[in-house]
Parts: sequence; structure tokens; C-alpha cells
Amino acid sequence: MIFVRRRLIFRSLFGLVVNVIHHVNVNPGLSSIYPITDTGISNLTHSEQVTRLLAGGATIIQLREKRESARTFFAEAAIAVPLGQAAGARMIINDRVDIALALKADGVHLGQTDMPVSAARALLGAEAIIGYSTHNLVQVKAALELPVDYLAFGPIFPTGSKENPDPVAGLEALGAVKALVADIPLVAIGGIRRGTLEAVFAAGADCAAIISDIISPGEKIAENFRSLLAIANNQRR
Ligand code: TZP
Ligand code: MG
Repeated sequence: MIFVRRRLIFRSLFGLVVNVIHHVNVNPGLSSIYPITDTGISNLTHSEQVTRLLAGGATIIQLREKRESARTFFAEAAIAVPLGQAAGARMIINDRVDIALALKADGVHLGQTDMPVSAARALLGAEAIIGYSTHNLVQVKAALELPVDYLAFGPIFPTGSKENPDPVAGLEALGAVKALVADIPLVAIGGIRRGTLEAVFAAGADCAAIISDIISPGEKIAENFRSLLAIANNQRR
């Protein structure tokens, strides 16, 4: 009896230490299509885009704001985050760990020049979803050491939605990334459209993150999302 108890204590202590040293991935709840908002491309506020994405069946949404001030983004996200969460969607904030923390968002999406992932993890805690953008194999290998819940890789195709995008990585590189990442969910991004979804999943993506083919035109957001999700789920079956 004493031995069993000692073994249990040892095991739970060991588990604790392992968890602290190695982040245990949070299931990011990615669906096969991951929509990202953009007010310039959609001509709609973030919350209007969220309303339409929810109507189309989105279960995870990233709010991305590259032009407005932190104060304006905060005010917008303060409406959009609870709106999405009330409908059961996971709400991810691009770049701004402070805004995610203040609004109790479900997580953040960070890039190569944002706050380091480990610092964001320390601020947001083990339960937060942290996604991380990579653009080449060197960055992917480095990212494997970080406490991330999913890895984004791209741009897979040319994109007009990002200022100064990294060089197009292509489908072949996506396949090479898949071979490296093992069980970390892999999100393909950049220029993905309904006609290229099949190739993206065939190359190994678990999920496609999309801006323009979903949120443009703004009036068709729900319809666009619904049809892309149907195509993706059909292809991945
Ligand atoms: N990161 C790499 S490409 C990209 C981002 C944020 C833009 C993706 O937008 P689109 O319209 O789906 O090409
Ligand atoms: Mg960023």
C-alpha cells in the first residue's frame, strides 16, 4: 500500500515537472478552415465579420488588425471576442498578447517578430492557445522547441492580404514541414482559395487559414465560409 502510494506520488511529481519543462499542447480546436478577419478587405468591422462567420458555422476565428491603433483594435475586439465566445467559438487575437489577456480571448497568433512565444505562454498560461507563423524550414525546426499549440506555414501561394509577405513557400515545402512537425497541428496559409484546398490538404495541412477567399466580398462571408468548410471536410474524409 505504502509502495503504491509512493509510486503515485512519484508519478504525479514527475508529471508536474515534465509539464513545466515541456508544454503539453492544448487542443486548439482547429476546424479544417480557419478564418481571419480584415476590415480593409471586407469593408466590415471585426464584430460584423464575426457575426457573419458564426452564421456560416465558424468555430475558431482570428482577429487580425494591422492598420488601426491598439486602442481602436481593443475597442473592436472587446465586442468581437465575447460575441464569438458566446456562440462557442474560440477567439484568437493576432499579434497583441496584451489585448488577448485583457479580453480573456482564447489565445494569440504570433509571428517571427512578435513577442517571443515563451514569454506569451508565461503571461497567458498553459490553457491559452498559441499559434505561431513560420515561413521556412529553419523557422519550423526552431518552432518545434517552443510551447505552441499549432504551427502556421506559408505563404503557400502568392497573397495580396499581407504587406511585405515572405517568399512563396509552395506545396512541396508544406509537405516537408508536415514530415517535421509530427503531431503539432499544421495550418497552411497564404493565397489559399477553394480551387487549391484539395492540394493543400493533400500536401499535409490539417487546416487552411484564409482571409480573402472567405471575407471578400463582405456580404458573402457566411456563404463563403460554409462552402469552403463543406469542400474541405469532404476532401479530408
Ligand atoms: N500570413 C501569411 S500569408 C497571410 C498571412 C496573414 C495572408 C493570408 O491571406 P489570404 O487572403 O488568404 O492570402
Ligand atoms: Mg504578427
